[in-house]
Amino acid sequence: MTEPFSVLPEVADALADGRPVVALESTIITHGMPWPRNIETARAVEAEIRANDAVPATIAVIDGTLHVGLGADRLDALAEAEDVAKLSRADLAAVMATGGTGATTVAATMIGARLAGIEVFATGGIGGVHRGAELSFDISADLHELSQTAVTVVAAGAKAILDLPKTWEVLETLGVPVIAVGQDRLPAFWSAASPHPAPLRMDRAADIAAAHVMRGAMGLPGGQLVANPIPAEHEIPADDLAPIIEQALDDAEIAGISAKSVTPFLLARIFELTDGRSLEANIALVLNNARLGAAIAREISAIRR
Ligand code: PSU
Repeated sequence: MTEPFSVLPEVADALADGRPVVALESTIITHGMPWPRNIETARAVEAEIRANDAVPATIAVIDGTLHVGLGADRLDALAEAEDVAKLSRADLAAVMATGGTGATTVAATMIGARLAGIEVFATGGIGGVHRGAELSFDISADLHELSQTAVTVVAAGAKAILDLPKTWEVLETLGVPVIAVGQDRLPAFWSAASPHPAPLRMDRAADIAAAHVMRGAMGLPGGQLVANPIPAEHEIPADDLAPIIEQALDDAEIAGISAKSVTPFLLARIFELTDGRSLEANIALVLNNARLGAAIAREISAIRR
């Protein structure tokens, strides 16, 4: 049997020393962005975390092993691979046990981070309640993962292709703290603003770190969602995007797209319909989340020392 779990030495050393580490997912590389921007972004995000005094740990399953931290060769191979599985809580162990390869979603990345002892994870946007979920029941496993796995996830909110009010409602029901950074309203992925008031607002990484540590000290399971707005200069205003999202959703319905394929299909379609602008915004917001993730990880390390 192959080794089920492998932590890159650089990551293991940092964790052993109590130095800050930030986990990164791999589905954004394989299913969220087209090649070669995906690998360029993956490298840039890792560099951004290093520049902010933390160690990056991109997570993926390769030939049955759950890797926490990918060397350059593995990162390149994953970005170029076609038809990589998209793994969540339900299929992670099964694919590992059968020697498979797959990219980890937010849910599966949280599981990998937790196993390694990483407390902070930065990504683009979490999955959530899909529009029409009252009929399809399509709700991302990311939401339940946030309620049971103690990792603080930094995202630009949930992707605006979703039903955002229902997504925030489910997170509240599940007892997940949703913290907007620097503003009173929740961000909406490509757009900094939305009409939804933020349940919590924090403006300092130190406060977010303290809340994370407090939850742990109280024995509360689950993590926190940090909703970090895209920087204003990179945003696509929600009004510009609304008709494009409607168009992409119509196209998905006509094409009969369902389950795990919905999010990748919509992201790719919105990329086409915005002439690539959505991808530039996505890259900018991931880099911004990497910076904040590093700052939160540094603060958690400082508290734990
Ligand atoms: N963030 C991005 N792009 C992405 C994702 C996040 O900027 O593609 C991925 C994450 O892996 C997240 C997944 O878990 O989209 C949500 O998929 P679904 O809606 O099928 O749960």
